[in-house]
Amino acid sequence: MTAIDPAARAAELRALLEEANHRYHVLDAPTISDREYDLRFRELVDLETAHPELVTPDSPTQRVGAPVEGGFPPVRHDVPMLSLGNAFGHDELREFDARVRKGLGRGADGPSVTYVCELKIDGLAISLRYEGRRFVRGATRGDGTRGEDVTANLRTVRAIPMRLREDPPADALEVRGEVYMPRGAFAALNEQLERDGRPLYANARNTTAGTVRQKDPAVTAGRRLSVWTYQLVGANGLATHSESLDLLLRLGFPVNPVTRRMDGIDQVIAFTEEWAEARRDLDYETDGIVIKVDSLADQAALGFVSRAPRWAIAYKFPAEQVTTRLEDIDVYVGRTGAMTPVAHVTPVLVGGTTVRNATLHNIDEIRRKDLRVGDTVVLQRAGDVIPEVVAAVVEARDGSERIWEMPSQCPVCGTGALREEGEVVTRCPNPYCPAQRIGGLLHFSGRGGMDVDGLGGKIMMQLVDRELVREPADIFRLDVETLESLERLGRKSAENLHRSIQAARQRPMGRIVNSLGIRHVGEQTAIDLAAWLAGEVPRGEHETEADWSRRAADRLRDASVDELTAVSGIGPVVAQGIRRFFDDEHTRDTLHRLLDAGVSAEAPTPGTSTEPATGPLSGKTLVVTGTLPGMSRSDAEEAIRDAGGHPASSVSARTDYLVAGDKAGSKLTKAESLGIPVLDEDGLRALLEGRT
Ligand code: 3B9
Repeated sequence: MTAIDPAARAAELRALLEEANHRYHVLDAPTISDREYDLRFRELVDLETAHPELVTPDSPTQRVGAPVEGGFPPVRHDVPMLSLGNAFGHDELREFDARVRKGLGRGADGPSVTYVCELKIDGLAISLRYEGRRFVRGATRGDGTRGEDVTANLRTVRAIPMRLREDPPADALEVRGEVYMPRGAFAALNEQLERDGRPLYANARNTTAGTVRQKDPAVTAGRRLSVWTYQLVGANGLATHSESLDLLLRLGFPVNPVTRRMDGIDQVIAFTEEWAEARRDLDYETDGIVIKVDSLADQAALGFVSRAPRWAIAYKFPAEQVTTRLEDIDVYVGRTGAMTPVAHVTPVLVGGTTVRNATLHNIDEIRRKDLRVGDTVVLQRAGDVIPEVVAAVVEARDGSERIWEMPSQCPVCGTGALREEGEVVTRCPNPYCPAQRIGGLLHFSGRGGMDVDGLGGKIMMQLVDRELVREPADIFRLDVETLESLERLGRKSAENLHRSIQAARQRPMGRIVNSLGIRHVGEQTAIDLAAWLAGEVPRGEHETEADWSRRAADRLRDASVDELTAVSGIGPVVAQGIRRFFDDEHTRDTLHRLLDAGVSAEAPTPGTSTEPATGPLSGKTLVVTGTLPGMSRSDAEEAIRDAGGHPASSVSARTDYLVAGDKAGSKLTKAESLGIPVLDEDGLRALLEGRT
């Protein structure tokens, strides 16, 4: 027998394994058995072990790499990863169609628009980068502009091609899509956890996110994630979105087969009806249908507003309802002392998530719905919002149900609860109540604040109970040994948590200010204050961020009510709230102690003052209130900022426009009484585009 050429055999095996992968994961039409695949795979591993020089980075054997050290490096998305506006119900789809037609200059009687309908997968958005034919980087969406480099984990996802099957139409290509965990894989994972006596995961989406963002690719590899792709970035010479999907398929990407071209909105609506039911038979969770204008020229003409294309929308399936039993009602005390009743129900699966608790809002709501402990209740979960108890099934009562009363004392500290005249909320008035302290600390470490990954309620409670953490600065003094001494935290988790705490030492000034939990200061006001500080306290040529942060903190702590009221976007009530915070002996030095503990703000570039963007809204102050049909409030505010305007949180004589959506309340009344022009979403869009 003549010796075979190892290089040639390795190439042959790679081609064979790649083809098998593609057939299995993309075409869903395997041609070789799992056993055959494993045999060939092992043959390739043996060859590469004997001849290490034959290993290529895109070899099927290289999918599982070494654990990632430190955090995931940030990735900038040069072409932003856009988000989607939502449509609830068919009327809102017709409104979308009307906007599209108007934008394209087609009247109500003009020719219909061709749309592509795709399933909206309930997973995690990712971006895959190819140079030549080779997969070089995978990233999470993050905030759309900055994500995280999770290449090592995404390499383990077998549906992602490591090599393109054709030469790509450009040297560098980016493909976007959704990673997800099939229902079967999720169920198998939870069964395994149950056998091991470990806590179960609540839903596939969060498990996917956690799996893509954990440190050891071997763990990701064992989790059977998959992917559907829907967007090609960087290819020229295509005329329609459907052509780009065809190209994705030819290049070797999985494109969901439930993708249809539709002529006009009536066909789109019929499609949403069909899949609202048919989706239950799919092996993955979906939460809606994405509708996209097919023509790329029309897409370009429509453009995008504030991170969301005007040529696409996400139709959300109606909320899922199930019945379960209301076992008990507990009171949860938040960071402002508000006592919120929470329902404990017999665990049920609603739209893919196991629900155990649901909010009851307040006692008036419980009375209005006449909910009693022991009732059979209808529970609803829509998209990613908190589950809600809709109603009691009165016919199912047997007389054993019990009417519930709001406790007269705070369940945490025992202080007498107060309910002010005309208010719906009952509060614990004790500012030193541990529940308020924990709530405040969780707000501090949460998403809108310092965003410390992995520091949740259970850990914070232990930290506060054991007096390891009394105030925010203490978090930054925790060491790995202390964290490891907590219940349910092993060495590895303690190290990870410690690392995320260290990573949170530097945040934009607006985030730091928001994290303090100053009364009346929300995200927008915190950004306003940060912008003001950047102008008030110019950064010195050679000044460190720490030194700048300290001077900015001094300035904020010492600002008078008049100075604060003069800040654009801040009214007298907010200014008072800020002044009180810095006058109170318990809170006045919270910010300074944070800086002492090594926290610092991302300081402005030396020698620059931060000028707002200029655009059609330069110098204008707008307040957004209520629910807009096609964009979230934060998207609208971002669009206003991008157009040079200033989004403020309260209406005053200085407000130029109020943008009011559905359920606008007191701000609308106030604007009307002040004679301030009120706009709807279309009016805002017209302003943003300088059409008025
Ligand atoms: C820049 C499906 C989802 C989805 C898009 C989706 C989520 C988002 C999107 C992707 N399921 N489709 N599609 N099925 N969950 C439409 C938002 N597209 C983009 O992100 C995108 C980004 C583009 C075009 C599209 O062009 C620009 C280039 C430069 C600047 C601005 C835009």
